[in-house]
Amino acid sequence: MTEYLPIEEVLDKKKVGAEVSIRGWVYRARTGGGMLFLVFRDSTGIIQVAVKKDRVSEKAWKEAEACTRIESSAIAKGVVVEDKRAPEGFELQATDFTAINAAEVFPIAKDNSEEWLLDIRHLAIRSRELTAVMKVKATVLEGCREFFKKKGYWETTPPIIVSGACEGGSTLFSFNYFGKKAFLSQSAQLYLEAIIFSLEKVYAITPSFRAEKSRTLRHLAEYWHVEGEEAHMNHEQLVAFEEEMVSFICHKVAKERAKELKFLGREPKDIEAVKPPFHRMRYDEAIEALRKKGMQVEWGDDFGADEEKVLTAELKKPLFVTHFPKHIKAFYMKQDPDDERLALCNDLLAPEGFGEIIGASQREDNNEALITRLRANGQDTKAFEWYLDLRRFGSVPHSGFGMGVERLVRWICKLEHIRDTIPFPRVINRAYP
Ligand code: NSS
Repeated sequence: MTEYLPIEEVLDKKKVGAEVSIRGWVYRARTGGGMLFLVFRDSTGIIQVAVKKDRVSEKAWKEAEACTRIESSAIAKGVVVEDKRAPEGFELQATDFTAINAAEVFPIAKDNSEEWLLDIRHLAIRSRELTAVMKVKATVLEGCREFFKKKGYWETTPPIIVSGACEGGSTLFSFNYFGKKAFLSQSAQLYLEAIIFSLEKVYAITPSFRAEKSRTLRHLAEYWHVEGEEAHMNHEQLVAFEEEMVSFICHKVAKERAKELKFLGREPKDIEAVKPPFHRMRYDEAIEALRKKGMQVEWGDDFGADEEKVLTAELKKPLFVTHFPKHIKAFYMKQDPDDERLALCNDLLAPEGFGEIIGASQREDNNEALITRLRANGQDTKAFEWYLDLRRFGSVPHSGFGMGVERLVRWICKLEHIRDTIPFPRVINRAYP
């Protein structure tokens, strides 16, 4: 049986002179003077395959000629030579060539509009950029799981179909569930809070849904949410956990995905430099800092992308903003015992202007306070009866957080738009392909 080498392994001085077989897709093609230059792409890299008419069989030449349309799939066998002119410095001089599928005219060329590229996203995800980002994302997810394991957390599987709004009604997707109204989960948090009473330290990696009614660079209607919840954890311990987790993930990615980061224009050492302690500021101080920079903000305003950009533009490490006014935050956040206007919460903002990647808090464990807050938000307390039970049977102080995987990947990969952190982005008015 033929052994096919990943292209990445062929791009190696030690392989020079060896005859190897590769399989992949034609990434670029050029013809001239009895020669075909077909750049092959596989999941690991690209290499130029040079097919010379008088060096291969007639059948092999015909098959190679049939594959000069990009995205044709094929198998090439050949001898590895070093060639400075070839895209990665090596070339495969073909001794045999087999077409797998001679492609039709590929609909992606230079200068395609963004909308068109989204319409044919199923083909656009083959790009080297998106391939690199998807690899970084896989490593981020692996890093999350490793970190939780190290901390003694159990992975669990909360529901996606839910009956109440964790994060308020304005971004809730509802649907008909056997004749009753149900929602797509905005966050697993409330269920994780229930599960800590069996497992104590839990996490989940699930899709979360937000009916975001505008187009922005950092909102998706469907995103991946990494959420952790721990019994007996207070706000200070929570901050330390987040800091350590984000640093752990950054170091892993810098080490294991350096090639992809560089390809995307991110220096791995920028990410390597992310270590505790992160910057820290209370909401009050953030308001002052923003005013000093000329922003018009009042105490009680929530921060959006613009404010977060100003706060983090010059930073190299993430910034915690803590102790927000409780009335602009979700109902479940614990009131600060030192100042009843505030919540024991934090947003973690990525540096360089990227902004929020985590929302976190100690949880309110007093049922009266919870009910008052739910009512103040105009939320239906009936849908939360089960949640209120958690405070009736052995309630303990506890804390947790939610991290947007795509937000994190956007920052790590230094991407303009969040949609490039997910293979099939769901944004306003788009659920195709
Ligand atoms: O609304 S959050 O700030 N907080 C929660 O959902 C908590 N219930 C999580 C928890 O404590 N278990 O969302 C958390 C994070 C936020 O910091 C972003 O990084 C991300 O989820 N997020 C999003 N990412 C992409 N697109 C959208 N629309 C989005 N909304 C939030």
